[in-house]
Amino acid sequence: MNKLTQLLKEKRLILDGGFGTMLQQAGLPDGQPPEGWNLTHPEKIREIHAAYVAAGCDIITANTFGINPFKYDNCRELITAAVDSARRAARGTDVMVAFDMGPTGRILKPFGTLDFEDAVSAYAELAVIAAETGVDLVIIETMNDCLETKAALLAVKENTDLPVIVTNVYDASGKLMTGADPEAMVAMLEGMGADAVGLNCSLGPEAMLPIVERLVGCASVPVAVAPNAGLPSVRDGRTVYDVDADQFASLMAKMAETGAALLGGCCGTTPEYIAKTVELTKNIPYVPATEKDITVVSSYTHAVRIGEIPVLIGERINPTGKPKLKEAIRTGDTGYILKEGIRQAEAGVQILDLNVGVPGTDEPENMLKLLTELQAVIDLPLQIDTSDPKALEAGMRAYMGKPLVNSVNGTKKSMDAVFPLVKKYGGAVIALAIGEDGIPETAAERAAIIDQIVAEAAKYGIKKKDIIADPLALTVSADVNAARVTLESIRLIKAAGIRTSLGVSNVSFGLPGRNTVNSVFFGQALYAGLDCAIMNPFSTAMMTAWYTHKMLAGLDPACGGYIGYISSLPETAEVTAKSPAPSAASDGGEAESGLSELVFRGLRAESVAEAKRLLDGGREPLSLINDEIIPALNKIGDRFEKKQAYLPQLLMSAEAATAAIAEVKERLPLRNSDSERSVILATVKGDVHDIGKNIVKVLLESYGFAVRDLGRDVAPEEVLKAAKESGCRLIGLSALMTTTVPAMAETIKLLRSSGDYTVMVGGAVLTKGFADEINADFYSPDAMGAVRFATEWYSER
Ligand code: B1M
Repeated sequence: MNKLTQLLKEKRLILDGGFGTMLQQAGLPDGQPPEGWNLTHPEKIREIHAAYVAAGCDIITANTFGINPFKYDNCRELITAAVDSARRAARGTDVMVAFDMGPTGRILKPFGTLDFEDAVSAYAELAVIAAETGVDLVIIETMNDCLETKAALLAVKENTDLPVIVTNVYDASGKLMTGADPEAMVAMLEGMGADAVGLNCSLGPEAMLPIVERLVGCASVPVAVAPNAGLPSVRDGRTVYDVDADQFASLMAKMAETGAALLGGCCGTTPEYIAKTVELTKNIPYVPATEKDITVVSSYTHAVRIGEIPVLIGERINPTGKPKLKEAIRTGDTGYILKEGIRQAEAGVQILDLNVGVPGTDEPENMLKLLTELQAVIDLPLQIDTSDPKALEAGMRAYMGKPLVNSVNGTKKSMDAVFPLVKKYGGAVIALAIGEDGIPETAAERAAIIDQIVAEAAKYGIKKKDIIADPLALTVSADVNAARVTLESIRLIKAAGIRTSLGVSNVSFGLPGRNTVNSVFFGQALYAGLDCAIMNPFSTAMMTAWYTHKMLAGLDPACGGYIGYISSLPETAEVTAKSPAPSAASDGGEAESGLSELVFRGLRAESVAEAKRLLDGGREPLSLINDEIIPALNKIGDRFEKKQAYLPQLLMSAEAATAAIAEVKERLPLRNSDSERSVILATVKGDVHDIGKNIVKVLLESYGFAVRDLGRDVAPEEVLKAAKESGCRLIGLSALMTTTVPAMAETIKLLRSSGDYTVMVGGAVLTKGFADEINADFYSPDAMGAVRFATEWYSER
């Protein structure tokens, strides 16, 4: 056991507080990177650390937060100096020195441009240097993306033996910027071996309390919390915070009472805040973190518990017996596969099985590709289903959460291959009751194999709660006792405190009326204690069995789920094999998806194909933009606002929309560009929304205007410079956020004071009144209005 974990068994530990705040007080000029002071002002750095040591910290963090190879060529020099200053401050005390690892500042694929492995390499470089400098631990902090957090933790784990604390940045609704909730982060981080998990920065201490409570409720490792000193505001040109040291300390005392094991501060906090926290918390009894017997898997947004309400695992992305899917995997038709995932999610499964094993294809490569794409459009946890260890590792590595692994069995070969990966990447694993001699006949023998698997897993440090036993459903037409033995096995395994899973439909091979057999067996298995099932969610009979079981088992308050489901069925369909969902017209059939739906779902290739199809069929190009694409963006925008969708989904929809608009552009009649009629377009400073501005551009061009597009996030000075250079006097500005309208006003002001320019403006956030207020010449709620205005403007000249 490492020193950090050992100490946390005995007592609460105190982390240090804000560093930037202290550096500013020490004279760091605005805009200068704090890391540079490691080399130029090592004594000042040491003094800040010393002040935290004197305040009563158990752990101080070296000034390395902003150092990474994307920003600095001299990481080693900067880190070595930073750790040296911290070490000197801690000399003669028991205070531990942590390497502070922050976000790279880049967004990872598929939402941004940074490759996951490049992120891992960058963090690995830092981890290696950190270990060489002799730090006691690593704190990965201020992370707002679950995948980047994973890259950092993986890099530390792969390259060092250092203990690691990981803290994320949650917003007031309790989510990371990319959508993960605390339970999802705990699942992933604990699985990968973080020694403590928690949150820092972003919110003040009061707003963090409910999140701390949630973390303490689900984490088996200690919870760390380091809030800002409240919310920032600017007073006399300086950033100030609204929670003083006394208020901070009393809120930190509440954190301690709630069960937080590591207390520190972030932006705006100083040694005074920490000293008062030490004073107010020292007499609060300490209860070390306790093991939570919760089986959980997670996606990049949420965790799914296994062992409470029975969980459905959609079986449809598995090529066995599905020639169309086989073909799709072979030809790389990801669209077909993504749609199959979306349909299952809509049909109500909580986890999706992903099996891409088709002979003659590169399974690891396909696994990586499809898993990455599925994660970008569906927020359900995935079950990585493969017998190829390379494909398993490819999938687990890139997975944004704690996956379910399908499967390991009781043979040495299987356990030797699967357990090291489950241990390294964190996961729950389905354990098949197969031993060296195959599948035993009796329930007792199957349960015994599961016991052996659990025991072997323990040698790797994999907990019993992360083993989900599958006692195997064999074909009842070949052995009349098959179903009975499976049900008995479930009971025995459950009695040993192990969770269970089953691939249900095997039971009915070779029989007529398979759906009925499957659904009755499913009901029996649920009654015997089954915790999750790999099944076909498009089967009404199976779904009916599930809803009915939940109701009869008292797991469906006021029978709401059951009644809702049954009422959604067509009257005649109650227990047929047909699906009730309009998007899943038949068992295995394909969904009809309109362009709007495809853009909303973020399915880029499908959106382009659908746009092509509609345009080929004679659809009017502009109506595709106005009636399909824009409503889709509005819909995802609404969901984003209501916290029902997250940034990654917004990005995927935006990409799909942009690609579809490019297709529309191809079909618009092009008039020759007239350099006498030119327009400058820009999305204003601070705003990256450019889809609307690009539509304006497409239309202006199709009406023969020569457009100079300055892009997005364009500073007022750049707009003026382009206008001066080109002599163009008609400027179009776009802004989509309330926060960027001031930049639009600023741009207009600059143009006005510099010459005779006409400015037209647009963007969802604007109104005519707003446009008048900021002194624009013309406002248009849509792109066509911009064309009309430009036409009139030039005709008057
Ligand atoms: Co963001 N976003 N977004 N976003 N995004 C909005 C705008 C938001 C309203 C969503 C919401 O919360 N409901 C919200 C702003 C809230 C506010 O300020 N009131 C928001 C936010 C908060 C954010 C982030 C801060 C999220 C975050 O990081 N936490 C972040 C901001 C980053 C930044 O800019 N600094 C962010 C990021 C993004 C993506 C990158 C993921 C993506 C943009 C991708 C891109 O543009 N390349 C995105 C998207 C897609 C949206 C929504 C969903 C859609 C915007 C859009 O393209 N609409 C949007 C919600 C919504 O609008 N319903 C939202 C379709 C487009 C055709 O409409 O641009 O209005 P629009 O253009 C129309 C007309 O307005 C007019 O013609 C066009 C066609 O008819 N028009 C002009 C536009 N410009 C004109 C100029 C003219 C004349 C007419 O003359 C020159």
